Amino acid sequence: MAVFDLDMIKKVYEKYPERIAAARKAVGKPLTLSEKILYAHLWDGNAQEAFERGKSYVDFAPDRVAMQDATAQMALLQFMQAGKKRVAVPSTVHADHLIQAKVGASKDLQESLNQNNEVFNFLSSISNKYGIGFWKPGAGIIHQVVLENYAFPGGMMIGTDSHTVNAGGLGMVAIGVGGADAVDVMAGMAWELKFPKLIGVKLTGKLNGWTSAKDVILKVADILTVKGGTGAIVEYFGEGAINLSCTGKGTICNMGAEIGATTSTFGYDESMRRYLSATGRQEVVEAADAIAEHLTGDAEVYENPSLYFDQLIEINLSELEPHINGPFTPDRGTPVSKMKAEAEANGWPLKVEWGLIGSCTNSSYEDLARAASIVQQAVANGITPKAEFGINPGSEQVRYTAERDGILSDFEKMGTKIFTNACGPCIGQWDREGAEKQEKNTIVHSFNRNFSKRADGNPNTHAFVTSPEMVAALAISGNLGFNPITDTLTNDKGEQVKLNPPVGDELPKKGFAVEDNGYQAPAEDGSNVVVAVAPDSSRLQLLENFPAWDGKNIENAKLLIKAKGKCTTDHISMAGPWLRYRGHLDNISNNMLIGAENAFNGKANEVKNQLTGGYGEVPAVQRAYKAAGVPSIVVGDHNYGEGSSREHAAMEPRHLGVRAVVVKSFARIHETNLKKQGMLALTFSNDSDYDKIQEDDIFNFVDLVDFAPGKPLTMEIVHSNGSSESIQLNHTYNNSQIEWFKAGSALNLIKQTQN
Ligand code: MIC
Ligand code: SF4
Repeated sequence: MAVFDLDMIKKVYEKYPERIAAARKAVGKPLTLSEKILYAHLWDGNAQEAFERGKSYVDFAPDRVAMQDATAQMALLQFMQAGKKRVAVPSTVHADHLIQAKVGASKDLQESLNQNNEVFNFLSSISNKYGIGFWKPGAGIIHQVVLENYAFPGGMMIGTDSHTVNAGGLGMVAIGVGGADAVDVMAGMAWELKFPKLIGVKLTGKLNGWTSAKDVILKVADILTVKGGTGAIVEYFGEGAINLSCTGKGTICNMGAEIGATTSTFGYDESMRRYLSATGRQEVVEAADAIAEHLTGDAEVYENPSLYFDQLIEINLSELEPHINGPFTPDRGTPVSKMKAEAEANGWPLKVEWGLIGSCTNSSYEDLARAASIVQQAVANGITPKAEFGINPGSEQVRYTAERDGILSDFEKMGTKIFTNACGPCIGQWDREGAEKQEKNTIVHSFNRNFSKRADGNPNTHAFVTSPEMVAALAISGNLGFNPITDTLTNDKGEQVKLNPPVGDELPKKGFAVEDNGYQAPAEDGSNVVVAVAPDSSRLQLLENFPAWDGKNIENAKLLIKAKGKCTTDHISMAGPWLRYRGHLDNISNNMLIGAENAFNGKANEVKNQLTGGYGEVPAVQRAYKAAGVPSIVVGDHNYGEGSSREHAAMEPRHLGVRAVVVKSFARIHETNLKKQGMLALTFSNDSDYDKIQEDDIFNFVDLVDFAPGKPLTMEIVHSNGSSESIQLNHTYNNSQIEWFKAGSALNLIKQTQN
């Protein structure tokens, strides 16, 4: 098969030497890899000035766009309105999130085709029309497919999924965004990003024994926490980085989303050459080799990193211990040797019920091969696994090759369910038997996220994130406290067996193979392709414009909810069963904030209706405010909107009439999504002002008419006893973002300029 978009890649590389020379001049000191890629992709061409990290808003020209089915629907519904004939940069859609895991691939896939036919047809025809490559259901998970086919060293891409960052494993700057951002780039416009700060991670030594690439990011997550990477690119370097496989690098970059990082990346090296060549892209290797010096950070930077990065972390891979992170948050790291004590102290169930391997994070050939080597030992030694096993291969290419090489049959001997090449349980698309009983239980998986209810909808499932090989060992032992480095297992003869550390080929010895990779190329000329959306559909709904700002201050707003503690996009717009409404804004709005904890009663989905004094479900109460023409606000804690890129979390409150979201701090993608949809995204200038907000307060935004960059807004809080106080709210809107607010949304503005 020909390499996708080779001409585009060559063009990017042609510009590199000149762009880097200009960047060097502007910055005036040696450059990190991240800076090289960013400066090589400036919308305005060669750099004229050095940008201020964490401050300057900069326009970029990404090379490509990727979208997955659950977010592509909304992205493309918006793109349809932008009035373009064809996408301006190479773009792809991947059908992966909507496929449920239940009994195994063949039945599950057919079931999903039956259920989601309308949406898949919509995505396939709209892709066909606008020149977008479509990867059909079963082709694989977006990020694995992108790594195998599209990612290239030194490239820049955006994708409507927070784990787009996975492509950093092939030396890209790949960034997760909301659909409205994707629309900008597909419509041929500049894409704006605040110039990121840079965190350097120096890796020394070499992984050995039971440690894997996953442990590097589990450790980093433990150090930086879920918000430690906010607004920053994490750049990995050092001899330890070179010792990692390319897909291992992908794993590390992938989970950078869990620390809030804008993205993560690695310099071009031998592992990338091997991977590109094994995946049929020798021509990319040749093109990259010609400018190899520009595809990694300058030697001075890596020799003296503290002079060039805003923050520096060092990890010695030789000393790293396997980690298990969780439950309920991916940054709670516990080294495997301490897990037993930690679980006992916290009352986490020690019995492991399920081991799940896969997701975009860990579903490469190497991951499956290493996990299989553990399973083989169990089979050979007569050890019966105590937990159930499920696998989601990352792509049809990985699955086909793993099957050919006998890797999957090792798992099948142990009764493993091989689910579709898709997200499956990772996104709550898991029909887990008995989950509705809500029993307290433990599962271990190689995914990246383990927020409450995420995999099976059961709030009492304690999900732990670890490497695929550790998942295999823990599931076989059935015991969360099992440490394969020191402990033994009892086989069917009553003997004690110690597992050997995992081994597995980084790349298949016989090369990758696949019969049908599931790709559908778009029509050369799509102008006659009709994209049908049935007016009575419950799954798809054409978008209507959000109203423009009326130019007035907001007065007499009510509090919809004051959310307490962790409020991720899963809390704001839950996935799982709700994924079916991702293309229907009004229907999906019925899940708005139903997972958030109401600070006043500690309950989810029960808030006071200020019009009646009674309590109701969040979406219903908000619909009542909307019907009565009463404005409302949402109040939240730190890192509000952490997690997914789904813009539904911003569009739902906008659609239902919430005017402002006021929090202690935002996660990057969510903040941008709110701005793009014409919402006010504001932060308390004093965190403690959060405590001033009472359930039946009334809010007045007294100086919104003077909304300007860098100028805080004032919110007057009128308490029910008649007293009032004013607090300052900060914001990060620049001039053009204020225009989005005024127009009602960024899309409204695009439409205005079309006419
Ligand atoms: C996720 O991992 O949470 C998802 C599902 O892939 C999301 C995208 C979505 O909500 O559709 C993400 O990470 O952006
Ligand atoms: Fe899919 Fe999970 Fe990866 Fe999100 S994190 S893209 S749901 S596999």
